[in-house]
Amino acid sequence: MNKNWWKNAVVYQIYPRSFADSNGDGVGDLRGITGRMGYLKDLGIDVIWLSPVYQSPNADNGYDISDYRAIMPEFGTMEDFDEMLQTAHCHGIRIMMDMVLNHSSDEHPWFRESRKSKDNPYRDYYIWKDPKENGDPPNRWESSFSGPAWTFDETTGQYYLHLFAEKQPDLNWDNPSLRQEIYDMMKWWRDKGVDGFRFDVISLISKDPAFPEGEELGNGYTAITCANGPRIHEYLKEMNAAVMEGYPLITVGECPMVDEEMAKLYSGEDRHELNMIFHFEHVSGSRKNPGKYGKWDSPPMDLTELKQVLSRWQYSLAEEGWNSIYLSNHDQPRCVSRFGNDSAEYRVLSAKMLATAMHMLKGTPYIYQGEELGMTNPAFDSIDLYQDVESLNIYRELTEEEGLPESQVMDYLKKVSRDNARTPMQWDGGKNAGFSSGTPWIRINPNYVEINVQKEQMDPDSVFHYYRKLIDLRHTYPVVAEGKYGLLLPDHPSIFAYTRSLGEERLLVVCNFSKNITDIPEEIRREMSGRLLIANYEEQGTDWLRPYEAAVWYRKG
Ligand code: TEU
Ligand code: CA
Repeated sequence: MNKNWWKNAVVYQIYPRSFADSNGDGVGDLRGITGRMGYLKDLGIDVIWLSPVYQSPNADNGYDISDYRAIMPEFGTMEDFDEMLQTAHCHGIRIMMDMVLNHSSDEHPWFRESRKSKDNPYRDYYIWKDPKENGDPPNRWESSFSGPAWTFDETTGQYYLHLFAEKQPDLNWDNPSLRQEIYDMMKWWRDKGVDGFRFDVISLISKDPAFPEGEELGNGYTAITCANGPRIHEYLKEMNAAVMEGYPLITVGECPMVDEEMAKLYSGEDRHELNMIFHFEHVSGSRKNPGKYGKWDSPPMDLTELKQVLSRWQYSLAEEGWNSIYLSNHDQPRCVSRFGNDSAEYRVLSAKMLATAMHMLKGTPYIYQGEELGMTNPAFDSIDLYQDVESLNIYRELTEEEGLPESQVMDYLKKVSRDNARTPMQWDGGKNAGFSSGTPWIRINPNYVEINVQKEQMDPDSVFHYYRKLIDLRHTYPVVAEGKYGLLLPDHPSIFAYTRSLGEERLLVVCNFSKNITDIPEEIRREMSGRLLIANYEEQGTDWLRPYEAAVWYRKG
């Protein structure tokens, strides 16, 4: 097998809780995934990124693990997992496990032991610090889920660090015994036959031993200052040597606060760390005028800014490192609502346009469950319908501590909460969208009658079939996976156009990100020739682009 097989692959992310429920308890599960493997084969994807299915109290829906070698009972048994793995392999699909290694659950036996006493053998599996003289936390670091990143533990009179929820204590990677246990656990999953790992917030695992004060952001917030810490690459090289080296595994690191130069260090082929990383630059809202409350009130990037960010990453990792390509995942709002137009008139067109813009880029594309249908944000207007710890904590912080009007905070949640992506997969127009015979754990988007797998599989012009074609293009034309990227019209406010070239093969990708009819500049018009590989309108003109029009032209020679 080609050790770089993942450079031609397309990955599909499953958030198990919301994918398919096989036993009617309203929660998605492993047997539900197994039952839908044929659908994924039909879509044409190569790898499933499986969000955590391990034992967890679900403080953060599985990103708080209490047993790394057991399956959460709501999701099924280890036998169910083995059957899902085998079924995937029989369909030619690989499984990439989600490894949450920056922190565990506070219900993990390691933490239960660690908090017992200062001299417990597991004490240093986690990060404990004395209070300041006045009893305050060791520094001003904030949790991503609101509030301080430190919680005081009465039993031993020290604080423990949690960059996320209180129930997600950070693991101490400076402890070689902890690292060895992690590597042993990863080898256990590797030897079960899984095909890769997605590493949760892996850029945060090495903390500066000085635990410096957070950088004051001027709005009472402090940025997490422990990304890309002093020993991060040492740890990743050690992990690679211990677990991945010599195995054809696909690995991707989720890397908050990583820029493209750092990305080369994480994903350079000669670095022996990871295959690729997820950065956050294009999904963090506009840098030109960021909001006071980060993603919640930062305006979206305009197209010029978005093109600049995407292009910088394409150019920087052209020869060194490798890009992951995504607009959606379980932490991001639905891309057609955020970057496209989810109105009845333009949802399908803009979903196809966004998919074209992203899937013709150089890198490994990631499709989040339901994105291939053009699923939209549900725009829930009551806080009672939100379940994500990040949403509930920010709602309380902004309404109670910051005193913002509830209606303003609800607008923030409707736009960028993680719940937007977590409504159940819409399989058909029947009861509960075919997701469950019971009451789903979270409200289903009411538009499931219009937007669902059954309807779209029968409609050759659906978003679903458009994604199938894009995936097939990547599998068919080497220029898609390997071609050199070149941005055109960098300053055009509504057209994203770029070329890909490989030897004599050449692609021209043209996308209108607006609902306005847009003249085509001469430098593009004259290039719109050759074979039309894919487009979201029937016939093609070359004088102007229609609302959200996308087209890919192929030429050879
Ligand atoms: O996400 C890390 C992370 O930074 C996001 O939660 C971020 O806050 C969000 O994308 C909004 O900007 C990872 C997992 O993907 C997420 O689901 C977990 O909640 C988190 O780590 C803790 O494990
Ligand atoms: Ca279930």
